[in-house]
Amino acid sequence: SRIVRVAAAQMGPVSRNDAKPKTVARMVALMREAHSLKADLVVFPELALTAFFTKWYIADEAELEATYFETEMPSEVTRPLFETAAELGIGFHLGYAEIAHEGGRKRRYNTAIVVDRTGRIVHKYRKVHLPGHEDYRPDYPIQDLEKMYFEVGDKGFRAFRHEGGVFGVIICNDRRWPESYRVLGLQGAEMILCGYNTCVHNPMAPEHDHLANFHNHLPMQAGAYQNGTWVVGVAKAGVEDDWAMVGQSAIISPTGEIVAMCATDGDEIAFCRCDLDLTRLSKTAVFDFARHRRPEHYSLITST
Ligand code: ING
Repeated sequence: SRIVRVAAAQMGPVSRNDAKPKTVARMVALMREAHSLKADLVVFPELALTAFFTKWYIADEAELEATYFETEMPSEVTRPLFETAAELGIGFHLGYAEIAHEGGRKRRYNTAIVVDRTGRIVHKYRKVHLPGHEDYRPDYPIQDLEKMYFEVGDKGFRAFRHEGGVFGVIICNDRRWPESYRVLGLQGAEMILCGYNTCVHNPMAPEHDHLANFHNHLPMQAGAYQNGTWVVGVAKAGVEDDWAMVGQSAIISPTGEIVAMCATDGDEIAFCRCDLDLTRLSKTAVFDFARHRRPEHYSLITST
């Protein structure tokens, strides 16, 4: 068995008025609690360092970038996370808003990194599926301006080796799209990490608001089951600057079962000792891609 002891480190609200050092201190406390559980890996949410700012229209680009984005990683304010990780010998996943200067221009991404037990960044992913709308909609009570604030990620879905297994990272809205899991599943992913910030109220489909929790777990359980992989979904949860966000952070087994879940909408760890070898049966029986998949009939998926 290849056991990875995973701590899903859900975070409660981060207000627009919370200074980053205060939020990082909460995360360090969660990392220390995870260490007391002998965790090998701590998974923090999407955009963990700040409020889920895409719900507001922020016209001043300079203010937007200075307040919510990181121009380097580790940065001064996030260094305590890397230092604590190295001190405790624990790895972590962190979601944050990234400014990068690449290809001769400035770019903004909704990014997640995986850092190993020595404090080294071993993987970077940039969110592919950006939900919401690219224009400010004053008639909406809250916005979802990810398409205005971020570019589509340029790294695709690349599996990587970590903790003796094959890992993948997706972010939030990615979890609703089967392709996110399948592209990683085709690379043999055994554990997929996913942070999320999900407002219960979706102005584009308010009729579905009452299904927010159901539509949170449903795709992650399906993605886990259909690709024989663990899925770790971690929320920034609770009522953040007046707007409720889905919690129920969960660790989902390769059979699609929720084997650990947070009971509150605050800072809370859901913990499970995950045996990566449990993925074998799914990948060699029902979901033996080589034996059962028929890509010659799927071309519409990539051609349209
Ligand atoms: N947020 C939401 C998500 O996909 C959303 C957007 C909310 C989509 C409600 C559908 C319904 O979980 C992010 N950050 O992607």
